[in-house]
Parts: sequence; C-alpha cells; structure tokens
Amino acid sequence: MNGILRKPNYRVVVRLVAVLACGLGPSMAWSPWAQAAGNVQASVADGNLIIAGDTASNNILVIQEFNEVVTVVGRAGTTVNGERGPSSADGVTNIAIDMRGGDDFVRVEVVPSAGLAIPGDLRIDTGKRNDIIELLGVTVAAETRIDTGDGSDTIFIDGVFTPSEEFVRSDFAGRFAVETGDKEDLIEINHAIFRGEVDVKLGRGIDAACTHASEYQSPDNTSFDGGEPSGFPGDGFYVLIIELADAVTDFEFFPDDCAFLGGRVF
Ligand SMILES: [Ca+2]
Ligand SMILES: [Ca+2]
Ligand SMILES: [Ca+2]
Repeated sequence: MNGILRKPNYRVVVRLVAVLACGLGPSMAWSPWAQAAGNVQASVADGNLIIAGDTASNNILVIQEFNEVVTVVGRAGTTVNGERGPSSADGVTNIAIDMRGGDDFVRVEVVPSAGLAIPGDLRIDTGKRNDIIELLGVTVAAETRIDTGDGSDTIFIDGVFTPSEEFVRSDFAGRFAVETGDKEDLIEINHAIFRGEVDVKLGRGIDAACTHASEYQSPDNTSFDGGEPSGFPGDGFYVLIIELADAVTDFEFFPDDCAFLGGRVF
C-alpha cells in the first residue's frame, strides 16, 4: 500500500456495487470479537494436541515456543481449560483445533526462531459462523488441513521477523488443503512456501484469493477453486505468479485485487 491512496477505477466501482447488490452488505455487519469468550479445552494424547472450542465465540493464540512445546493463550475473555492465562503442552507432534460454533479467532504462530517446525500435521476446523484464522511464520513438516465451514471466513498467512530482524516465511512441506464453504470467504497468502500439493476450495459465495511473494514449488499439483457462483460478479483472484494461471478455476475476475473483501493491494 505504501500509504498511497488509489483512485477507484470504473471496474472496481461497478464490481463493488454488484457485490453489494448481491447481498454481501448485510453479512459484513460488525462481528462481535470484542465479546469473544467461552472456553477451549486443550489436551495432549500420543503426541496429538487437541484444542476444542465451545459454541461461544472463542479467541485463542496457539504458539509454538520450542520443539514440541506449544502454548495456548485465551484472549478477549476466552479461558483455556477453565483458567485465564496461558496453558502449555509438551511432546506435541500434531495439532488439531476444532473451534465449533461462534465467530472464532485462531492464530497459530511461532516464537520466531530458525528451524522451529510443527513436526506432524496441523488441522484447523472452525465450523459455522464467521471465523478468522491466521498462520504467522508457521512451518508444518507434514500435512496442513483447514476447514472453515460455513460463514464468511478469513484466512491470513504471512511470515514473521525474528528478533535479529531475519524474516521467516511460513513453510508447508506436505499437502496444504483448504475448504471455506458457503458465504464470502477471503484467503490471503503472503511470504509463504508450499513444497507439495496445494488444494484450495472456496465453495459457494463471492470469494477472493490473493497471494503475494509466495512460492509454489509444485504448480502442477496446485489448485485454487473459486466455486459457485460462476457468473457475474464472480470470485476474485490475485497473484503475481503467472505460472499459477493454469491452477485457477472458477474465478471470474483474474487478476483481481481482492479489495472487495479486504484483501491487501500491493
Ligand atoms: Ca467456538
Ligand atoms: Ca465458518
Ligand atoms: Ca465461499
């Protein structure tokens, strides 16, 4: 953005009007994350860290502190195992997060340090309603699977700076699969490496995908599917990597800056 205001062009204005006319406007009402609360249960069994939310709107950080040590922090009133404050788990290989109903917020991040990885799989399921998932500087050695269920959901992936100002990208070694279901979803991927298959399905609704400064090492096994509706005003996709053009299906606006759902314009 660089703080530069851009003049809206005619196509963007037409598109915005069309999107609003299709009923996106009412679903963009303020989501009450300030009222997030409820409780999540976190437990480890056989190397699997299971984090289970409740039907309330939960807000948690999942922080990898050292190899196999993961801390869960509740925010905005959300408790972890009935307590306020952080709860740490040792011996973690796989992480499975199931947030259930409510407008949930989940951020998975690392204490920035070279070579720190989730040794196994990362699975996140946020269920119905409007959820936000952020993955910041996360390295997953095996498979990553994200299912945001119905509702207008947002997935944001980016890198982080270490204390020595080194930038660490998010890094997905195994299969990376996303399904965002009904309603208007946004997936924004910045500064990430995908070493294996990528399968992103945005489901019904007027969705947007944008990816910037990211590396797709297996473009033949990379797919972004915008889903229905397949006509005007359609789904938006923004990417600077032309090699991915064949990986994109059911996106009617290509390239699109995704600004209509809050995607960043570079
Ligand atoms: Ca919940
Ligand atoms: Ca959802
Ligand atoms: Ca959708």
